[in-house]
Amino acid sequence: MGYSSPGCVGELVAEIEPYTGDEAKAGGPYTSEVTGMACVSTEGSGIIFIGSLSGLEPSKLDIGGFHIHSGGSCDDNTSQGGHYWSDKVPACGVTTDPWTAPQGATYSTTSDGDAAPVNNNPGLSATGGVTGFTTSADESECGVAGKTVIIHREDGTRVGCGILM
Ligand SMILES: [Cu+2]
Repeated sequence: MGYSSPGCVGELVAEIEPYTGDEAKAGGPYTSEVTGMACVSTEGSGIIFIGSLSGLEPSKLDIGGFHIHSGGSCDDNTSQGGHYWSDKVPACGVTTDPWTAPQGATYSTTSDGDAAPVNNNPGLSATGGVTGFTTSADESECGVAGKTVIIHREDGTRVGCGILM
């Protein structure tokens, strides 16, 4: 295992592709040209989550979001799942949803619509001393391999998806 490219180095990588199936928000469905990569590496008791993205809304500051979700397929909103943490997987021991703006699960874009988010927030580790996220494919270890990575527009619409492998 192992992967590296400029701006995105990790034990797991998800190739992000446009997702246009989210009609949940007013004004949708949106045209999406979101592409790029998301990478995960082990860091202490938890993970570091890094992206290298393009095709986003230009010139945005700290919008949400850049998340790992609980599903294993990009087909539709249901199979993509919701935020992945102890809410669904008690083994994580991650007791606060880390995929929120206050927890740093946001990104900022250049005037060209590029972004390079880095999330190494302590919220990606266990706060109760259990395990925190790991790079395994085993949910009993709170593993993120095989899980979806979702890119949201500023209004929350899902516009990019990939699977960590
Ligand atoms: Cu999300």
